[in-house]
Amino acid sequence: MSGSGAPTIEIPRAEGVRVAVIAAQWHPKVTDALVAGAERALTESGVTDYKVVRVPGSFELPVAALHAAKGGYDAVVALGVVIRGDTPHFEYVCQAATDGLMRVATDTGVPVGFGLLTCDNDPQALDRAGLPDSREDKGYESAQAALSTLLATRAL
Ligand code: DLZ
Repeated sequence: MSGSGAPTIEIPRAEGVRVAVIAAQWHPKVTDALVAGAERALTESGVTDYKVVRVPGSFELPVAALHAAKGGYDAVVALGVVIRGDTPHFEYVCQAATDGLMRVATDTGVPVGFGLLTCDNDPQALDRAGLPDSREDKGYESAQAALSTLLATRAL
């Protein structure tokens, strides 16, 4: 289920689209579930040409996303989980990843689905991971957002 303000998005039809799914390796239980959710959304939309690539951490998501965006992919889905710790590191990684991914999208025109969870603790992340007990599925949602944005840009 989505958050209270989230719209209900119809499943976009996106046959023939090429998608890169880039996922960080930290917090693997959650990131693996995010990848599974993204793959489910792509499959439901008819996307068969997609590739999943793992990067070390969320800080590395933008450079891989840029590579994909410049390398012929029509859309990118970026997935990661950052959990707040005792140092300001959390803010730096979240800010760098968020700014970097937005810059990739706006500089290249290639839609980037934002599936980066920035959480205070593990339960918050698990609740958004698309696992059986989760209330939200941010992997699914971010893949759907990337495809919907791609179709919107093509309609302009
Ligand atoms: C170093 C670090 C820490 C402390 N926490 C996380 C995290 O919660 N989630 C995540 O995706 N990555 C984390 N990293 C790794 C950084 O993103 C990055 O991979 C390293 O600083 C190496 O550049």
